[in-house]
Order: sequence, then structure tokens, then C-alpha cells
Amino acid sequence: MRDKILYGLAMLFIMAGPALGGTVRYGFVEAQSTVLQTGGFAGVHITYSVAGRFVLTVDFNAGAASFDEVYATLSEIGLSHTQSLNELFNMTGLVGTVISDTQIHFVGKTTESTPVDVNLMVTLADGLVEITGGTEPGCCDFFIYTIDALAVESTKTIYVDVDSNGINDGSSWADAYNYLQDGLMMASAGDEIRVAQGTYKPDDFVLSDRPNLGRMETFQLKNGVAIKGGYAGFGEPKPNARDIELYETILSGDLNANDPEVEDACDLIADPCRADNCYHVVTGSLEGSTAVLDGFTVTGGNANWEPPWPYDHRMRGGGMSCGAGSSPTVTNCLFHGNSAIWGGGMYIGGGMYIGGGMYIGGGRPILTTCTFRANAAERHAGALEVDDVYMSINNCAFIGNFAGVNGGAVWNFDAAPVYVNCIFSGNTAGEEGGAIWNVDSSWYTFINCTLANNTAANLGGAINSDEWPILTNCILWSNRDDSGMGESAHVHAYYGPPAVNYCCVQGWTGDLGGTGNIGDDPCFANVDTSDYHLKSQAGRWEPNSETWVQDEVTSSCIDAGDPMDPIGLEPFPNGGIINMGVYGGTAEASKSYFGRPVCETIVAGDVNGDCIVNFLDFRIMSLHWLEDNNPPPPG
Ligand SMILES: [Ca+2]
Ligand SMILES: [Ca+2]
Ligand SMILES: [Ca+2]
Ligand SMILES: [Ca+2]
Repeated sequence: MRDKILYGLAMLFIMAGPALGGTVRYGFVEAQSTVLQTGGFAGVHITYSVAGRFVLTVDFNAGAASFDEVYATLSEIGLSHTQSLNELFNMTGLVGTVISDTQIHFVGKTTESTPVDVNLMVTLADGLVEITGGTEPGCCDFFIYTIDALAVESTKTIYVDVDSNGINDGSSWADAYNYLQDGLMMASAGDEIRVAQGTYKPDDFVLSDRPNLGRMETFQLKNGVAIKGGYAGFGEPKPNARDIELYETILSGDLNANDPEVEDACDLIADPCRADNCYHVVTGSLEGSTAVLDGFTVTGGNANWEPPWPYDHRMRGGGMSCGAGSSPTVTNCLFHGNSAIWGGGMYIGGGMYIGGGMYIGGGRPILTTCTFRANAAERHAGALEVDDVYMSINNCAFIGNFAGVNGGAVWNFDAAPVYVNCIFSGNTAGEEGGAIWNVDSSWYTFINCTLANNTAANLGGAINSDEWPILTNCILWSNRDDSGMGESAHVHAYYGPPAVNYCCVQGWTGDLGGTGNIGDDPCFANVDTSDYHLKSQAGRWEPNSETWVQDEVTSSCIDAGDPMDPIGLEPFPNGGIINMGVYGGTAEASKSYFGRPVCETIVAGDVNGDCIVNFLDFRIMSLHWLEDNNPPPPG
């Protein structure tokens, strides 16, 4: 039997041809991929096209296969609960097993509260793979999703390094392109561009004889291409080593390299040294497509064009501009020292009319683990403008941004963003909404966010909203407007009470209603350094020393989140209940303190971690009785 498997693997090896290293990556083909939705009460039958990028890696030596990156979406909004291909099939969670010389079987479960089986078959032939199969619900009135997708063997990793001095054809670190524009020009769907430490400007290129457009030059992302910064690169002992802080890779719009260091975001607005800077350092992928930008510092953009009506894109998104329908994935990036009329750091634009009554729908970008620090807008949205887009923004920090008018950090317009585990700190608005200004939008949600030390000259030191924001497990503290630091300085809603539950709001009066809210001092670790971990006598994560430390006091925000929420990665003892604030539900959540030294012995049934098994544990257990959050089975 073993011989047979080995023989099968050998066949694969031969068929794969160029894969002498034993591993082949396959990139997804947009035009030939569909998802069919059938079933449900009404018996629907809808075919969706699929756009974006995913990478299937097959390691022929180990006989293992996995979907490493899936950033693909259904192109149409139909009856599906999600547009994300990965969410639909939990593809990155599936386990692949080689079952014959041309077939790999992926099995697992979806991540829904009632997970269903997923079965995908990958068939290999001549540098192509076809992916078929889908979900298999246990019962009758579920929707069934069936995928039929094609991917092609991807052969290229393109290397870019500012100081490599070989033949500069992008084929290795020694022969890397010196300019990112050249690497981008030579990339096609499925490729990965690796960029080494150094500074790269949009107006630098040698491979194209097109005219240099100066300030209009931008790094235009490409469909299906991942651009990754933070590599050590040529001249280093381990050129493939990656550390985005140690090997900072900078995309800079400061073409004349004459910008001063940014001391205060507000200084960016009228700085004459920025007259030469690019309007957008980075521009999102084209309509309906997905591209990846991962591990860069984006700085020096200046979208300061002030046209007469109609508006021009050059007034929005100094660091990055994502126009209508653009759905890039932006992760592990720092946006710093960018400016614009609206949306200093980034503009994410949704649907818009492009003339002749033609409408391009909103994109669905993915924005995770990014920091927006010291960006500025002459008018609205110092860091980020979100227009007419339905998206989730996870694990991002908005620190020290400035808007001349409204929304020191963020301006949401007719959009439905969901902010999860985000920090908004030290942002300033010249008029309203020190951190956030919401207008003309019905649904925007903050889950486990910390909004602290933001300032507005007028209404809403933290949030100013003309509709009904939903806040759960959030902390709003030391935000200031012209009324001071009372309740209305933290959340100011024009048309009715916001839905505030399990939050800590300074000056809490109860007037906003809701459940589980408190007004106690959250006891932040260190406000001066924007360290918003919560103090605890049982243990608090100290990010500089990367150790757990113990405090003299314990924050009331620990174990005060929604008891129905999963506690996620919170370390033991975690009280069995999620904490409020940005670190709630994460591995950096402060530990629960029960008035005595931390329990060293873990006892079965001690759900909250106080070393005693009693009714408190039973209560938590009964709240979650019969919940099933099984991971996919191994093998
Ligand atoms: Ca180098
Ligand atoms: Ca400049
Ligand atoms: Ca907890
Ligand atoms: Ca207990």
C-alpha cells in the first residue's frame, strides 16, 4: 500500500514538471470559476462568478496540500450570507489528503454556528487544477454551495531590492529589480512580489518607456498579485528572512525626498515641502478584483487636489486610494504621514455613478492589522474614509490623526463597516467627531474597541453620529469635546440612542440604556504610550518586555463583556467571560483576579478560574449549553 502511494506521488512529481523543489503553487483563474447555490425553503438556484486570489500549495514530497491564502469573493450579492469564498467553504481550514496520482481530497467543516461538512476534490492535469465539490448540510432547508473553479500553476516569485546589483531581472535577490514599479509591471495573476528593506517611490522605473507622470504616479495593485514587504534581501546573510519592523520596507510619495519628520499630523496640511508628493502612494486593484499589500510602511502621499465639482479622486486617499468596486487585501501595513482633502491615510470608495447612468458597486476590501498614525485631512477623515462599502476592519490602530473639520480618524458615509479589536487614540477633529464621524449610514458597529483621548472642538470627542451606532464590549474614556469629558463627549448621536451594551463609558448616566454598561475607570496600563492593556493583580501583558506583569489594582472592565460572546484566546484564568476593550478575546487579555493568588491547579469544571467549582461556573456553562464550535476534524 505504501509503495502504491509513493508511486502515486512519483507520478504527480513527473506531471508537475518544473516542481523540482517538490512544491507547486496554483493561482486561481477568475474567469473560469463559479459557485452554485441551491436549496433553501424556496428552492433557489443561483450561479455566482468568483473573483480574486487564492493560492493552493501542493507539497508533492510530503503528500500534503493546503489552501494557504484565499482572498476570493463571489462577485454578486445574492442570497448568500457571505461573499467570501474562504468563509463559505472554510478553505484555509480544510485538510488535504492525496488519494490518487491526480486527486487530492479536502475535507472539513464550515465555521458557522451550526457547521456543515465541506468536501472538495482537487483534480490535477498539465499544470492545471480543477476544484469541485461543496458543502453538505445535514438537513433539508439549508442552502448547498457547489464550487467549480480552475487554478493554474504559478511559477513566479518576483524579487525587488533597492540595492541589488546583478542583472536585475527579478529572478532572485541577487538579480532583483531595483524598483517596485518594474516588478509590478512584470507580474501577472498568481505571482508574488517580495520586496526587501528600503525606500521605493512610485516615479522610479526603468523597464517602461512610458512618460513619467510625476505626482500622478502610484503603485497600482494588480489582480491576483500579492506584494509583500519586510524581507532582509540582497546583501543580508538570510535574504528570505522576513520581519516587517526590522526590515522596514517603505513606499514613499515624497518624490523630492524633502519632507520633514512628522511631529504633529496637523502640520502636514499646509507644508510646502509636500507640493511634490504623489497624490496616492498606492492605488487599489481594478474593479471587482482582489490584490494583496502586506507588510509595508506607506508614507508621503498628498491628495491635495481641489477641483471644482464633480469631485476628483486626487482629493481623497493620500496613502492609498481604493475606488469603486476595488477589493484589495491590506494587512500588516503602517500608514504614516499621509494627507488629503478627505481621507488622509486611505480612501475606500464604494458604489458610484461613472456617467451614462452606469453604476459600479461597492468593493469589499479586507483591512486587518494595520496602523494609521499621524495622517491628516484638510476636511474630513484624518486616517480613513469609508464610503458606501460593507466591510470589516479588524485589529487596526488609529493613533494621532487629524482632520480639519470632522472625523479625526474615520469618516463613515452611507457605509456599514464593522470595527473589531481596534484602537482609536489621540485623534483630533477641528469640528465634530474626534475619532469617528458617521453620516448617512444605518449600520456601523464597534466590537471590543477602545476609544480614548480623542478630541473634538465641538460635538463628540470620540463618536459623532447622525444614526445609531452599535457598540459592544467597548471602552470610551478621556475623550473630550466642548462639553468636557462627560457621557455625550464619548458618544454623540443625533437621532436617537445608540445601541450600547457591555461598554465602559466615562460619566455613564444610564440615559443611553442598554445592558451591562459601567462608568468605572478602566485602569489603562499607560495612557502616555498608548498602552491600553487593562491593569490586573492577576496578570497584564506588557508589550515592550513581552512578559506578564502584576499591578496593584484590577480593572472593572475585565470579565465585563457580553457573557454570551466567546472568550476567544483569553489566557487562563479568564473568568469564562470576555473582557471589554481592544484586547478582549485575544491572547493579550488581562487575567481575572479573585482576591487571592492566581490558581495554579486547573480543576475540571472550574470555568472562571477561581480554583473553586461552584454555581458561578455552572452559570457560565449553562449560558453556553449545547453550543458547538468544533474545529474541522483532522485528516
Ligand atoms: Ca538589500
Ligand atoms: Ca516632498
Ligand atoms: Ca476575561
Ligand atoms: Ca470557579
